[in-house]
Amino acid sequence: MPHNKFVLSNPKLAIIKLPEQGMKKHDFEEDFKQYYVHLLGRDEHCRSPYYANEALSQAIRDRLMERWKDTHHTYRANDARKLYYLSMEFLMGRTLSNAMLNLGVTDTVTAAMYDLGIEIEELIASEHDAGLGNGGLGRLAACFIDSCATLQLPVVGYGLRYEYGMFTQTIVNGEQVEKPDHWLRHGNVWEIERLEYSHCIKFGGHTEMYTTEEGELRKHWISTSNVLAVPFDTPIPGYKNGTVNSLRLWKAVATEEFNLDEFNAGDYAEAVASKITAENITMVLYPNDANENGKELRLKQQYFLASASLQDVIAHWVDTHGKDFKHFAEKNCFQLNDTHPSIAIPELMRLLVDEHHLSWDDAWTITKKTMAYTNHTLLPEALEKWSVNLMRRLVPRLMEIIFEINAHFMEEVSLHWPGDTDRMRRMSIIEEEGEQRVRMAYLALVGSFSVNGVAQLHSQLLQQGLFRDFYELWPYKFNNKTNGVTPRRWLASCNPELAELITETIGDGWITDLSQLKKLEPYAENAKFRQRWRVIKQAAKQRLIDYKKRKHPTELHFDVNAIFDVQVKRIHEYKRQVLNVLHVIHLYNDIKKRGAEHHVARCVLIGGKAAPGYKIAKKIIKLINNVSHVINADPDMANKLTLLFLPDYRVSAMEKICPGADLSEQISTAGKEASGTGNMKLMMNGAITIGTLDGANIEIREEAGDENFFLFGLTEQEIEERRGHYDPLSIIGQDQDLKEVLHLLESGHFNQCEPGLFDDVIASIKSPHDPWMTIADFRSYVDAQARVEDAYRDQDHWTKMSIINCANSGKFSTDRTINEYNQDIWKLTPQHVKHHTCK
Ligand code: 26W
Repeated sequence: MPHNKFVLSNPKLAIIKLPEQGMKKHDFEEDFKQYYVHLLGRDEHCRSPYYANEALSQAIRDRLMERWKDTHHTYRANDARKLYYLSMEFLMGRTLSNAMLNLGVTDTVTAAMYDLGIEIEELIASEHDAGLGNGGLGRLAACFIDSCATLQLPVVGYGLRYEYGMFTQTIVNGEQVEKPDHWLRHGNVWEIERLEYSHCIKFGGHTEMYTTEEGELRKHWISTSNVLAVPFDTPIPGYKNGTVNSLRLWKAVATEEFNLDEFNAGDYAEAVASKITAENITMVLYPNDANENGKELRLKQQYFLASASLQDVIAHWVDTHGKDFKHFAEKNCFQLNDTHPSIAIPELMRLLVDEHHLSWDDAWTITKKTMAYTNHTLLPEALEKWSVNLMRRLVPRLMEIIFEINAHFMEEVSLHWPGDTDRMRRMSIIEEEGEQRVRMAYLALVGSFSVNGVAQLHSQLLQQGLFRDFYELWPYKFNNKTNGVTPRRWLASCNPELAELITETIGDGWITDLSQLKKLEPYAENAKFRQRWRVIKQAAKQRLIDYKKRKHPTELHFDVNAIFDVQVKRIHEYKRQVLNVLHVIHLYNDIKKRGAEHHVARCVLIGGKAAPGYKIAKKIIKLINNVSHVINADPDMANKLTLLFLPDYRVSAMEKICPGADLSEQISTAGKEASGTGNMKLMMNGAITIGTLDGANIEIREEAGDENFFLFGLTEQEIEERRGHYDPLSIIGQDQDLKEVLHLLESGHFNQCEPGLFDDVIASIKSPHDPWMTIADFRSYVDAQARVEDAYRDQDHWTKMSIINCANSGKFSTDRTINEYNQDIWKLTPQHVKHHTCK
């Protein structure tokens, strides 16, 4: 039931009944033509695939609508317990092909379009990626909601509808140049605006005590500037099961009564200007993936998301259950995707205490029973800490509540460890050193009943390191949920040829039960099967090249027999793209000196965006491009060694890349990558990993077997032991290959017209304080790469390894991850949605 003025006085709409929508080829053709001609006003002369995409998307969306409504009604009728996934990022990518797959109409629609003379691939490719996320964390949220719908769980995703998503990366003279991503410019057929569910969000002002008529003391938050949160819903279909869940994204809109005084006083321009300030809140996604920079607008975004989503849930609660919150915690649960939405904890307290008049203790009991927190990083620079002064100014009531939460918490700590003032200082939600700041991770720990890391090693390090004190206090809160990826997008949809071979061999049960891929393992011994596997991989490699050439024309020749060696992810020092480059330079040097016959042909592909303010990461992009330029222009390297930077890495690019990868580079410093998920996509598509014992690599190796994984590098423990007496210069002195690589770099071989350009990168890896210890792992990495070459020489052997990797990737389905979240944390009951046309 809508809960504001958009309520009809005499609703008769309940009687609306529509005929069933056809699912046959003819039905799609007819609907497509209707939309193309009547809605969009296009005819046979229109050349742009964009409108064909839109017409088809409308036809598909129509089929989701009834199922969406049925799902909603089922949840409501069963009064189902629900989970709200709160995330500042949802990196959805394209929607159309995924919607067709999950509706089970891909083949029918492809045939329908073919009959109309339309190549469906072209039409799919004309859809703009929804890039509302930075990388791993945002894409994980997208994979999660796919799995939730497929597992028929009542889950709503709550996020922000950024007008501008992740920037588009172009490369100019080897350097990253960012272009704004105005993804909504041509509209978005997949979203539905629901003005009737808008909420008002407060900022600024101050708080005051007042006494109620019953004589109770209360706080209110007044003289605020208000911004309207307007929801836009996107349907999230489960795989062939009739469930359609919602992703609800909030847009900031100036309130109607906005600055009426200024209007009336004739300050027209000022009034319009402040309207823009309000609407700026959801204008742009912050493109930082690991650096907390304390920007005011970012805090506004976080509070806007938390408050709008909580108000939405509470309004629905009051609508369906009245004002009694006794059973609220039994029916509602929130999963916080990192600390970004963790201001939801004090906000829920505010709503319950100030607006719904619960006692502090009752409200705190509810809050602690409904909030669960996922940590995605151990890097200290990524931990959010908001200035107390900033919070006092922007959200004064919230700051008071945080202080009160902390006071109660400090009491608990002093009861547990009497007299241990050092521990109190360490554990306080308020950091007192320097400017007072709120440690958002500690707030999340204190206010949640569950805290999880995203891979075994990561969760273990949280308990032993970053959150040790909290683990000692509340060991039962801590758990691990190893990440996954959705096999629908990351195998069935992006690699249809391989998917077909798999289905032909073991049936199609793997699509919703990925552990069934295990049945492929015996086929690794079957020569005919291996041959087919190899042909499919070669074709995918060719398509990857074609894609690259289409996007960025080049004269280069590519050999599909070369190893396709892939590292795609955000550019960050801890991910060590530089280590990859050092190896490429080593190969180049070796081929120059000893000839090419010692090596297997290799095509090294590196892609990823750097945060615009992260100088050294941008320099690393320049380094990759310069090295690429020298190598690719050298006739001695022809057909043997190629290095390519893939510009504008994003979801739709990965859909082309992972089917064509042979070797997956997962080479972060041990202990630094929380999990990684690109590693899983590549494994699922038959790439073999070269990697450190970091994040989920450890579990990938466990599943694939040691002999099907190229391991190298120091362990997390060894890394920590080495710190303090790390001496890269002596390592260089003892390693002839490394010496020569560094000599090439330092002599300016790759920056002949740009002297000194890479000095900062070189200095950082040569420093005894290099946190990422790149030099320490060079020898072991180069040796592992030599083992890669040996393995690749035996194509039959390599193909076996490839099949075995895919066959053992079942654990890395988000269906498994989500089942674990549900069993241990959410405890939702799957809801079977009945739909008339649903099989
Ligand atoms: C405050 C700015 C900021 C923004 C985003 C800090 C940190 C982040 C994220 C934590 C970055 C991120 O995407 N982390 C990645 O999350 C993935 C999903 O769990 C993991 O697989 C990656 O290892 C982790 O780096």
